[in-house]
Amino acid sequence: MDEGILRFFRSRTEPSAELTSDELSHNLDTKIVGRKILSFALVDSTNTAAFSLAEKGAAEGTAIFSEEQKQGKGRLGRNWSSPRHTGIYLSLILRPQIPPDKAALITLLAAVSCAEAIRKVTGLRTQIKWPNDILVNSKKVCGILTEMQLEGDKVKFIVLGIGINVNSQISKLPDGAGSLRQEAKKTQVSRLELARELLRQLDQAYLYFKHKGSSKIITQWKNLSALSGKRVKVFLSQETVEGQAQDIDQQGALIVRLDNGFKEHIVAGDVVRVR
Ligand code: BT5
Repeated sequence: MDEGILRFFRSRTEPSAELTSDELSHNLDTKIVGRKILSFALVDSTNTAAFSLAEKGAAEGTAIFSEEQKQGKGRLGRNWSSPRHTGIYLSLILRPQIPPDKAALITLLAAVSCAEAIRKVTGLRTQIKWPNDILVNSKKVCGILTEMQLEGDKVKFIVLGIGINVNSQISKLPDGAGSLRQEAKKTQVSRLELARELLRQLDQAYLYFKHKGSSKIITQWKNLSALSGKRVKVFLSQETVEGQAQDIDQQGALIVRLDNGFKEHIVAGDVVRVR
């Protein structure tokens, strides 16, 4: 058959290799998240793109996807490897009416939504490593970067960035990273199906959070935590603390019981399991 006709035929019967805003939003039926979806071939960072759109007044729930990022961002100026066509790189604009010290709850909410979407679509067992990693078989398959703009003492908007290694080749990712395709032992995992499920999970969790608060999210988060009861070392900006990870508090801070019996509530840091 002629290649042009074949291409036309394929475009009618198969989802495209790229995540398009039409396919992402078709019958999505969410209330807030993904009501508007933009998809790009290449950006520096979807978080940077979302931030400037939010500054110009983009609506709550606007979702920005890209097939590739030139300068995908991690926390604290770190890099997020974002190879083309194989991952999900998403940033979401949210405008919750919360004080800045509650913003960590948005990261928890996102972590639970990512873990749940990955589990539903791939059947893999997911765990959350505080604050922002989703692990499968102890490998990092997803990272979350929450950034915000303040207005006085209130949050003006939040940009919630999510990166997931879906069909990524491990050789293109840093040590400790995993990809869903490899962990699920499949030739492909549908990025479209996963991205749509993720938007739905985020929508449900965010609506619940807005109307009923954070208690359900915290309970779900604790059930998925890879750290509960484990001995951990936490790297803070100036110091390192070691102890037993016990819980998270109502603000989303990690509670670590130090060897001298004191409990520290840690708002931001990097955690490694010691044993
Ligand atoms: C994160 O930071 O895990 C947050 C990653 C957020 C990425 C998304 S993609 C869409 C949106 N737009 C952006 O520009 N960013 C967000 P952090 O906890 O600091 O972890 C960063 C560290 O993870 C790096 O220093 C590497 O060691 C490792 N890493 C980098 N790329 C990775 C990948 N693709 N998979 C697993 N680990 C990775």
